[in-house]
Amino acid sequence: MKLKIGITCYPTVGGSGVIATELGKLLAEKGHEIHFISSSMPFRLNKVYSNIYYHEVQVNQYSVFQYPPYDLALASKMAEVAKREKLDLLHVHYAIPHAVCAYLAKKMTGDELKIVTTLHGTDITVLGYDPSLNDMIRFGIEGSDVVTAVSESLVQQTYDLLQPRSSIRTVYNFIDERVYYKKDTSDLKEQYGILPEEKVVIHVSNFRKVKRVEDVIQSFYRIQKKVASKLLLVGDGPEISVVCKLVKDLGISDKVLFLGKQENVEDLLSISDLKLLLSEKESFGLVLLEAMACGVPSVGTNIGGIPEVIDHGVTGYLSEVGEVDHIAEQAISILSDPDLHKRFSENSIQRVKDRFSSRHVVEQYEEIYMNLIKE
Ligand code: GMT
Repeated sequence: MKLKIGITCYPTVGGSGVIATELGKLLAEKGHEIHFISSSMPFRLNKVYSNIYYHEVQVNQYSVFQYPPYDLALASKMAEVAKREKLDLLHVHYAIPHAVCAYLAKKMTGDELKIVTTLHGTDITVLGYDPSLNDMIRFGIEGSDVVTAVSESLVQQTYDLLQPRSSIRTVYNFIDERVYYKKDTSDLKEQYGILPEEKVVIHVSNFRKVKRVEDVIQSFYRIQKKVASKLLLVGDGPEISVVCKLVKDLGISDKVLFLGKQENVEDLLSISDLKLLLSEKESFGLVLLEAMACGVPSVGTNIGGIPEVIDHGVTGYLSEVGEVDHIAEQAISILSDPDLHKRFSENSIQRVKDRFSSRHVVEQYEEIYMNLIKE
């Protein structure tokens, strides 16, 4: 049975936008009709698909409104598209505001429209701690027909924090295996001026405070004293200037490459030997999965969903938040032992295949949709 599915996400760079867009693309490849409804074109939607449509939410700025009413514009666009295109369901990513907007659209279209909401983390781990938003997030969750979260840890945290009456099911994130695999990009290493014998450590994030990029720098400072290496910093965000200053103060400017936002991260991962993700909050850590698929072992913090992605002692290591000496020790042990590195690298690729394959995850979402439609 082919379904007509509306998808709403934050379309800008970010794991949730990536997952929503890749899911839409894979569902379209399986013959479903996909309607993206968002404020701008999701950034990964970079080619024409015959059964993918994009509906832009326009927010008019009338002088009576102090703030442009984006949420209401989104809800009415969802209702308009659902009615006109006879959508079976809306799959929204983030409870706030998307699940609440979807609920409004459902009510506007006669209550038939089904809502699937996927929680990605920031809505719970950040907004969930704001008492003024708690009831609204719970309302969005309870107003959805099915709620999923991207890790067991996020499911538990949502129950603990908000006590919703709905049950929440874990559906892990995935990567497109056709994009993320180890490529031969050794010339890239040369182009960046990295010597063949130098190891490459990589960090990819949006440089928000929760990512603790300063810990990445402090860890790398210790690593480069023992192992000839370079650090690639990929991404941009509010903490970038603090990080730049720390790199300068530690005297390692010649060893740290600030690459800013990059489109083809898989090419950079293919020249990398180790991935660091040292966040204090992370419901999943999609960037870890991308690294693992390219055969890059990781050291990550023992918080949120990270322990569900990194298999400690098998694909990399876990360390407590802020323990930069221990993190550096673990990194050095991986970088200086070729056998251990090879084993972690092969295990990482295997773990992605076993637990996070796109085929398996897309089938789980399809099963959720089908069961809902049958109700
Ligand atoms: O981490 C961010 O700042 C971005 C945020 C997003 O909306 O993409 O990431 C969240 O969703 C990703 C996809 O499910 C997860 O991989 C990230 O762990 C999660 N971030 C947090 O929980 C802080």
